[in-house]
Amino acid sequence: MFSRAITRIPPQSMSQGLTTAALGAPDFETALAQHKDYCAALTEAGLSVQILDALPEYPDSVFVEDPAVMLPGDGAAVLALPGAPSRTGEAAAMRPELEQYGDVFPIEAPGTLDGGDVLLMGKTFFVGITSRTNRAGFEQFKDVVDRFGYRAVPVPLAAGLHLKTDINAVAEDTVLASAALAARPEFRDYRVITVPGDEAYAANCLLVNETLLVPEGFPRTLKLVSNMGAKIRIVDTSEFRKMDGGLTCLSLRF
Ligand code: CIR
Repeated sequence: MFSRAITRIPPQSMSQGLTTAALGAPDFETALAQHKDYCAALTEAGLSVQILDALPEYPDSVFVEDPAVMLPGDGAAVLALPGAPSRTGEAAAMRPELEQYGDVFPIEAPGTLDGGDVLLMGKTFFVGITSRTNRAGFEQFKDVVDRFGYRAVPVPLAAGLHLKTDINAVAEDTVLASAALAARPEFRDYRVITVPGDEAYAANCLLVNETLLVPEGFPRTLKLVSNMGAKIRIVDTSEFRKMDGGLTCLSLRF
């Protein structure tokens, strides 16, 4: 169970962030409104939400999931080392916020790790090895979480931005995955729902206690996850999608 979340207001510079999407530039006012609704959805799901000030010098800083990984219940955090050079400094900016809640364990170079590559299911952290997260980062992460009684499982990926771009929890025993990840042996102990190919973005749903946040505009995925037992809350993330971001990226939950 999560009780808190950290988010950060998007900066006006967000359109200068990293993206592979060919969806045009985000509209800043719409992004602000969507961010507000996202924070409201987390509050409705029962979380106390801390909203940090915008960091204009870091265009991708609204995606707070990437510079840290929280260990729910312990208050402890792994301070990530984002693999994209333009985002590395986001970790130092996040550190004082994390220190309010518990011990902070930093990933150190040559290791890199993006929180978007880290999926927690029960007491197991699945960690995507991607262009953002390397083996050294994974090994350091594993050493920390071992001490807190978690298992860490590497998931090497040949394509895609982050692990959670393609796979997320929709129930304790169920993941929603893109076709590319649905058959991966790492997830054989879980029930897997495959997201329709033309709705791949919707694999980034976010389960917050008894509520499942689902991105707006993906009716077939919505139908697939509607009977999972969770209350469904639809959130429009169209402006963040233009910058390769989605529901999980916009908060740290713990
Ligand atoms: C980036 O490329 O780093 C950002 N534009 C998007 C990050 C999305 N974060 C996430 O999936 N956890």
